[in-house]
Amino acid sequence: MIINSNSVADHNQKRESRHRKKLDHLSAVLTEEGHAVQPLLKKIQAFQVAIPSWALGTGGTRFGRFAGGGEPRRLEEKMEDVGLLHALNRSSGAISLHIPWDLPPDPIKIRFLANSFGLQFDAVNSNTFQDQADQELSYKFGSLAHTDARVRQQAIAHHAEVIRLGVELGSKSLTVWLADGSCFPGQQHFRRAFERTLASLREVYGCLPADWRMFVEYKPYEPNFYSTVVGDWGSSLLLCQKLGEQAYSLVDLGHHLPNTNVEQIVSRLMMEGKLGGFHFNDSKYGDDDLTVGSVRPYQLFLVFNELVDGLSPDSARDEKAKPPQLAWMIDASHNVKDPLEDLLQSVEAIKIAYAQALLVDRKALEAAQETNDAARAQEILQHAFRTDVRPLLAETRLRAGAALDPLGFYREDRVRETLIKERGTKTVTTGL
Ligand code: AFD
Ligand code: MN
Ligand code: MN
Repeated sequence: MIINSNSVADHNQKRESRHRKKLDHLSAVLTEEGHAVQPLLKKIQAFQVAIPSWALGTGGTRFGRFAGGGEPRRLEEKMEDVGLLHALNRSSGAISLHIPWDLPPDPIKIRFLANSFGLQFDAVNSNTFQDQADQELSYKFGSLAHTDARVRQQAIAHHAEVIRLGVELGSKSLTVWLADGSCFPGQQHFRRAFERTLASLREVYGCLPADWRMFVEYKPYEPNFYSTVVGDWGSSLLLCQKLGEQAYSLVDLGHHLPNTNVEQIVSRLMMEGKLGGFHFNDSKYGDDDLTVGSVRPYQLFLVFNELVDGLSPDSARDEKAKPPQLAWMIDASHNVKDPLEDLLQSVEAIKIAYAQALLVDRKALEAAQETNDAARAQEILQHAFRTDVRPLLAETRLRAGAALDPLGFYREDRVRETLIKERGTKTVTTGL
């Protein structure tokens, strides 16, 4: 289905005067505090978040999956769904594919379709954590780190194929997440597993076109429960430093042990010029893949506080810290919400955190830090965090022809009901 722009205009018209009041008030306050509102709006509007193809269907746990209706049955429908999101918020202009879940039947046609929705192809993702029906050798005991060179070769060849497809689609990066590791002490030799992974990744790296980047994602556990070869940011950074300048670490917010100071990791990786991008999600316990900002919005804000600090030109104190072009993506999918509603909420939460971080008085914060004034530093951060920036986001949507209230529109316009009519109640998405 295609969102009718007249319906969006009606929706906006009904809400516009209320929106104006809120925006006028906020603009006056921000101006008084020394912020230039128009440049802020520009930055917020420019911020685009990629949608992973696997988040468009209901996710599941190992105990079950409770699919809703009208889920996309093939790649074209997944793109249609991202197109819907983008029409509603004008902030989701990219899709990230997972191969082979999203094997494009005809890359030229798919590219054309993406164009018609105003979408770009973000990073392509490889999959060596599952065995496919036509696959010769098993990944049960790993892929790029496997003890058997033939399995490693098979996994390398898969990555080369993913890059080849990505090139055809116009993608510019590859995200590698490996499930390799061990479930029991003694099962795997730590150093040899790491060295094999590095050697395999070097071959994959060799297949990258010159204008591509490789993102190495880390995760501490699951599906392996004792050790993971690329288990933490240290291992990811080490690999990326050894691989070369096209390799970057990718931070998935859910891939940390409880209470890890993720914002400090973000700062360290930026300091080394090795932060490549994000997989946003939220969690209470582990890799829960919950809606971004639903559990710990303050942590999300603190992450963005580091990002904005690191990305600002005056914080680039040396060549290495030059702001990189970061890849922003959601990586969430779970059981209970309509996936499209979840994604609308996630994009909104990310942009709220970003906008709040833009409001932090960095000079005052630096002064507080240099004088060890912890109370003042907290006041500065929380003043920004507690500012209701939603009217700014709404204004950027209004200007871009998107909906003032995307989720409200989605429900009023009965988008899910239409998708169910078009696709049926019992649809199964390819993926996990
Ligand atoms: C994993 C990782 C990785 C992977 C995805 C597969 O976050 O991004 O592609 O889930 O569903 O936990
Ligand atoms: Mn991820
Ligand atoms: Mn994950």
